[in-house]
Amino acid sequence: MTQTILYSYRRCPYAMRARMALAYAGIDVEIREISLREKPSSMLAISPKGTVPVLRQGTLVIDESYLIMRWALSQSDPDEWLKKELEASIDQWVARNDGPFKKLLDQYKYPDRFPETNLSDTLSKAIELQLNPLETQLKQTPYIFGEKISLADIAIFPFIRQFMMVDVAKFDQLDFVAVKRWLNEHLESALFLKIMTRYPTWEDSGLEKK
Ligand SMILES: N[C@@H](CCC(=O)N[C@@H](CS)C(=O)NCC(=O)O)C(=O)O
Repeated sequence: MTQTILYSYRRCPYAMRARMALAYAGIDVEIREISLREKPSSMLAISPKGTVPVLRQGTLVIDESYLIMRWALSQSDPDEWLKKELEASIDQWVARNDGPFKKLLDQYKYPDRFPETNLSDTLSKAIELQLNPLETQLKQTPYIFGEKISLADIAIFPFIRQFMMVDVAKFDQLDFVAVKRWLNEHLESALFLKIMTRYPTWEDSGLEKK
């Protein structure tokens, strides 16, 4: 069988969610931890936009993390992370995360790059947009769509982790009991710990450079 390769970056939330879905689906993947400063030419050759994660399996290339997750689940989805009837609602949560929430997260994380924005405004907007709806939902059910984990939980929590890590002391002060419980559960899960394994940085060999 053709080897599945994932160009990845350990701390990237997009790469985390792709690695989680692949591990959950039991897909044997060769993880290639890249340097974002010196991206391997073998990766840029198949995905010139230069973002991680990038999945390659023979001639198949997928260079969007959510699509990698969807592909992994199409191979195997033992606990039904993607129930057909929830698909549209899951897509909505992910779109809000990957679009406007990620934008605010970048502004919150790198305020110097966005001199026109005000930090406390950014924080309020991020809370209003994603943290509040998440808290409302997670107060009612353990996961976003009820009693069981879904693709939405896994696609989103690495970004809430990133939000928390910008300023842990500030996050601790926020009154999001349910979000914190949910986040901690994911951070302590065997799946997450497994995909946070450290790898040496991948370097193309002469063969790969061809
Ligand atoms: N929409 C892409 C976004 C991926 C992305 O932006 N990844 C970041 C790392 S977290 C990246 O590779 N940035 C390129 C760089 O830093 O040069 C996806 O979902 O896969």
